[in-house]
Amino acid sequence: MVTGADGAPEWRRSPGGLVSALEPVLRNNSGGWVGWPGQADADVAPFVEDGLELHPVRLDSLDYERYYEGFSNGTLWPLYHDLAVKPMYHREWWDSYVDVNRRFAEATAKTAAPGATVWVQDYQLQLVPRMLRELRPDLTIGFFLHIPFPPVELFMQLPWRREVVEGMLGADLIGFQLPGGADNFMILARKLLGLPTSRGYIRPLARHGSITHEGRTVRVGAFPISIDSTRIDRLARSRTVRDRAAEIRRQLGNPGVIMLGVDRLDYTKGIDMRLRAIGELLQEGRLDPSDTVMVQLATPSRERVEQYAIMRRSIEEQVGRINGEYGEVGSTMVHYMHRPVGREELTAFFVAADVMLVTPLRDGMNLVAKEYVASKVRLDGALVLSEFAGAASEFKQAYLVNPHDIEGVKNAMAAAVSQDRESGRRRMRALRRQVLAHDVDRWARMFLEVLRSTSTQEPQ
Ligand code: ADQ
Repeated sequence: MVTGADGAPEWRRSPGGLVSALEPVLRNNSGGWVGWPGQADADVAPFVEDGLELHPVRLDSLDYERYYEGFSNGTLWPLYHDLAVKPMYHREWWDSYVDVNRRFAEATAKTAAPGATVWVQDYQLQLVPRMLRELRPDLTIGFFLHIPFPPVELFMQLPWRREVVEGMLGADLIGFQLPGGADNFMILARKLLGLPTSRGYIRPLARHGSITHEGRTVRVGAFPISIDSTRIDRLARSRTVRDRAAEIRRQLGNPGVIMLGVDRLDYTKGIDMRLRAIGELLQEGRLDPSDTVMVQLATPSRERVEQYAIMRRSIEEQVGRINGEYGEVGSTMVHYMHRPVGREELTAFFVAADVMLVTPLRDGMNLVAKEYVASKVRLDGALVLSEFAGAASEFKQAYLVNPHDIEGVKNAMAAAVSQDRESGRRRMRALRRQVLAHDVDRWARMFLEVLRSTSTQEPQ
């Protein structure tokens, strides 16, 4: 929720991957959404927006600080992203996490119809499945984690590790992006709680695992998320987007190569390292500053969390340095926009970009990589993609890189810039086949089908 020009509250779609993925699913299943409206201290009554039933849960400023910025984004986020920065463990943050999770469980218990299916989303709500099951044993409960689930050795740092695992085990089905996360969770259930589990590795969509917990069977699986590929493909073909893409190229001075980065401004996304690689390529004369332009679109994110502020400063410094050294009057090397961009405009950038740089240090999936591919209806362009993004397991034909290996990243960028047309088209055709066949609707259908088939409804 934001305040409009006339001072009245207005609703805006939040820019993260979760919303992009779930909105079409909810619409197609006539579901309701229990969620936080995005503004602290706001009292909002349930309402219907554009056909979607929304049930707001209130967070006050202290919840925002301790539950959202604190435990969710200062503890769990870095812990689950391989300690990209040091996670902080504060008891008052944990207390607030428990408290807010309870509020979500209560709001859902009040809203859900008898015997309904509830799908709990992501790391901010890991305690909800168990709390909700206690309140409403008639519900079928699914849980999906959008971010990576870390190896046991890392997870064991968490002082409240037992509570978190037990919280998730309240679900009938626990879904992860990749088999690796699902396997990590199975090992944890055995090691930490001594629970009986199935053996053998989990395979995406195909082979699930099971854990026996308090007399119930909890299924565990890998369900790689995707995008509304057809919609983006159609948008990319539209005249408005094609015209805008051509205009963007003109506005950038008709360079030979447009490189593009699109991210939430987050330290896991590897924006700084991609800028460093560009800086070095320019310095070594492997990129021509008069013929190359980089555009970095960065949505503001978690701005009051200290690590985010530090990273933002460092990125802006790097952009300034590169532009200072290689820019000319009237031609900037790196165009950096720290603000969200509308869907059409974003697609036009994807259509215009010759090389897309997706270089996270760790990422559950990364929808941007998929959106880029879905936008390349003419089979042009090249995707440089980190091995540590979930998307890499489906996108073998991308220029895969280890983002910790700067020389490797530079070589992949140079190869992507100079790829020959035919091999580029071959790669892009294969990537597109994958993303068009595996869209977000299929992801949701697969998850919900398994959830339905494993439902453990108990008689009341
Ligand atoms: P995120 O970490 O938010 O998602 P991602 O999957 O890339 O990352 O999704 C970002 C979304 O925001 C995309 O739809 C993108 O187009 C949009 N976006 C980014 N920058 C933007 C900008 N400047 N303007 C407008 N829109 C912008 C989390 C996990 C991911 C996982 C998703 C979905 O961290 O790993 O893929 O959830 O499960």
